[in-house]
Order: sequence, then structure tokens, then C-alpha cells
Amino acid sequence: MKKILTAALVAALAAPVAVLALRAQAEAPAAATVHEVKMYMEGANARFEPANVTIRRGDQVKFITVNGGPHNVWFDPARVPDAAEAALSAGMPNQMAPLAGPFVNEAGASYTVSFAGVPAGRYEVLCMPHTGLNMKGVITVQ
Ligand SMILES: [Cu+2]
Repeated sequence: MKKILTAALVAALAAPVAVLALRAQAEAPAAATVHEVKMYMEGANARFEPANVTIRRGDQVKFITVNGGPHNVWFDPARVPDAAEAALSAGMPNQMAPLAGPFVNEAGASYTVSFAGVPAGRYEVLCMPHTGLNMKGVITVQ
């Protein structure tokens, strides 16, 4: 009798604990999603693909050279809201100029920008070597 009671008691206690564990999991912040954008230069066609990417705050965008490097990732500081500059800059390692990532030369090489802390908005991304070829895209942070 005592054993049965103990088992029932353990089961009764375990159920709410499992529910609490599930609840904690659901409320934990979602892990950053990594969105991939490929960079091409074929003939006179230089492009980010996809050119328009919508992400959530805190996500990352991984820019990958497919061909025709060097490419890079450049947010023209004149077009980035002042309130967003510091956070965007913090998410861009190895800048060669303000808000300009390093050259990504080889096929398969990549550069990842973290949008952690970057306010919602529309961010135009350019490639310095191919601005004359209108290589640009838009990252929209929701
Ligand atoms: Cu380019």
C-alpha cells in the first residue's frame, strides 16, 4: 500500500515539473536564424541572391561568394539611421571602413553579419567593388 502511494505521489509531483520544463523551453529566446545570401558576378551581372531578405531582430545573415569575387558587405553609413549604427557595427567583424566588411574573395568564402540589437528597419546592403554594377540588396529587420 505504501509503495503504491509513493508511486502515485511521485507521478503527481513529476507531471507539474514536466509542464514547468516545457514552459521554460517555450519562453526561452529563439536561437538566431542564419539566413544565407549568395554573391555572384557573372559577366556584367553582379548581384546578391536573394536581393531582399526579411529577418527577425537578432538573426544573422551569412554572405557567401559564389563567383566573381572580391565582393564585400557594405552598409553606407550615410543611409543607416544613427540609432542603428553602433549595433550594426558591433555585428560586423573586421571592417575595412565604417560598416564595410572585408573582401570575400574565394568561392565558398563567407562573411556573417549579426543583427543582434539592430533596430527594426530597412537596411540597404551594397558591395563596394560592384557599386558601379548596381550590386545591392535590402535586409529588412522586423
Ligand atoms: Cu560584389
